[in-house]
Amino acid sequence: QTRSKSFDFISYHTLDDIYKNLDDLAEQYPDKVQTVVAGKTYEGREIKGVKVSFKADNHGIFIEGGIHAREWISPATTMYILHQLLTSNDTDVRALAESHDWYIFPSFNPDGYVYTHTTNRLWRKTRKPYGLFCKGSDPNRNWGYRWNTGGSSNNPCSETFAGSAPFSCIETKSVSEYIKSISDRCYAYISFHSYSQLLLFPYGHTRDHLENYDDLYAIGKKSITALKQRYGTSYKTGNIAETIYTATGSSMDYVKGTFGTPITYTYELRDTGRYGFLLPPAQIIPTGEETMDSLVAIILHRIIMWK
Ligand code: PAY
Ligand code: ZN
Repeated sequence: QTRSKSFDFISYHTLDDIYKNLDDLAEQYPDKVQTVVAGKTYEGREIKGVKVSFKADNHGIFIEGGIHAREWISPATTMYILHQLLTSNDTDVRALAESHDWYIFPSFNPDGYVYTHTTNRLWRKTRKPYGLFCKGSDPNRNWGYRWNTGGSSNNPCSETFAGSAPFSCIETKSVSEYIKSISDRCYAYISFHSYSQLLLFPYGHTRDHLENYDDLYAIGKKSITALKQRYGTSYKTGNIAETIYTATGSSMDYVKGTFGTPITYTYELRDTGRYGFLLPPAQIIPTGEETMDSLVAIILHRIIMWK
C-alpha cells in the first residue's frame, strides 16, 4: 500500500480530501473507526462521518461540523478533534476518547462547502433552488422544533431562509433521521460554527432559562475558562437568544427539544470579526487545541456534577 495517509492542519481542505481522510482513518484503525453515510445531499453527495469506538457500548457524543458552508474553521476543528481522539497522548484526552462512542460529521452541508471552494467563498446555505432566482435554505433554520417562529425568514433569497417546511432540506431530513436512530445512545450533541467566540446552548426562541439552563451555564463557564488558559482567547456562554440573537430551527434546539439530550452546545469559534469567516489557516491548530481543552472540561465537569 503506497496510498498517502497524510492530512494536515496547516491548510483548509476540500470535501474530497476530508472524505478521503475519513476513509484512510477507517483503514488505518479498522477496529476503532467506521465510516457512516448519514444521507445524501440535493446535488447527490454523501453526508459522511465516522463512528469512533474504543470499546463496546460506551455513552455517545455527537459532533456536528460545517452546517454553514463558509465557516471553514468548523470542519477543520471537527477533524482536529477526531485526530486528537485517535492519537493524543494527553491523559485527559485519552480518558475522554476511550470512554465514549463518537459520532463525528465534519460537514452537514457538503454541497455548500464545495460551492465555497469553487465559486463563492462566502456562501452559507444549501444549494437547492427556490423559485427562479435564489438557491438554498439555511440548514440551521430548517429543523423541526419551533420551526420558523423567530430569527428566520420566509424569503428564499435571505441568508436565514427557513426552507419551505420543517426538514424541507434533504440534508437536515436525512441527518435528523440518523441522529434519531442513535439518540438514546448519545447524551451530548456539540455543533461547531464560526465566528464570534461564544459557547451557546438552548434555546434560540426565548430568553427564558429552560430545562437544565443552570447546569449548562455552570458547565459552559468552566469550559470557556479552560479554553482561555491556553492562548487567552475570550468566550462568552449563554443561551442562543440571550447571547447572540433569536434564532429557530437549529439542529441543537431540535436535538434538545425532541430527545431531551442533556449536554448540548454550539461553539461559535474564532475570531470576533477581524478575519471573520476567513480565519487564517495558521489559526487552525491553536483553535483546535483550545477547543479540545474546553471539550475535555465540558465532559469531565458533567461527570463530576452528575455521577
Ligand atoms: O443556533 O447556532 C445557532 C444560532 C447562531 C448562529 C446562526 O445564525 O445559525 C450564529 C451565526 C452562525 O454561525 O451562523 C454567526 C455568524 C457570524 C453569522 O453568519 O452571522
Ligand atoms: Zn453558522
